[in-house]
Amino acid sequence: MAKKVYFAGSIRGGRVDADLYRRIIEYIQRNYVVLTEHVGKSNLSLTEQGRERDARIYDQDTAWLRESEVLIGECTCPSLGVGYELAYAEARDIPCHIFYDRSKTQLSAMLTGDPYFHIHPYTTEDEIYPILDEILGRS
Ligand code: 6K6
Repeated sequence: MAKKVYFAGSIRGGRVDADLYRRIIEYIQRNYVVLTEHVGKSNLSLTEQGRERDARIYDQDTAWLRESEVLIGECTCPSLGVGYELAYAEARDIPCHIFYDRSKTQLSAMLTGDPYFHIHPYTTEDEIYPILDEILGRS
């Protein structure tokens, strides 16, 4: 069965990189299952949904996290939700790979300082795809 990938990217933290998320998700989907395809969609509702609806999002996303075999996070745009997902995955021994554009941001020390995380700084998008091939081919 195809490997299940949890792709994490900013939603309420900001959608400046939404097109990049979509391209990465489409690339992964050529060979693997992305559980969180919605992260790359345009026209997402960014507004708070109320505690009950947000609780359904939380329950679904944490269930997908527990089901996933690897987490791929694009962290150039800082997001509290992505930070939470990374810590949640680490607590469950799910391998985590973090990508960020080093010319646009500096990653939190709470990520770069944690040896559990595999960190992949890049300067151009085309550097991402061969690294994904390597990660997903082996993890
Ligand atoms: C409906 C359709 C698409 O999005 C929605 C509603 N919002 C969310 N749905 C699913 N997952 C979400 C939603 N909001 C945040 N997340 C999860 O948190 C995603 O898995 C992202 O990786 C991460 C983003 O967190 P914020 O803090 O930037 O929103």
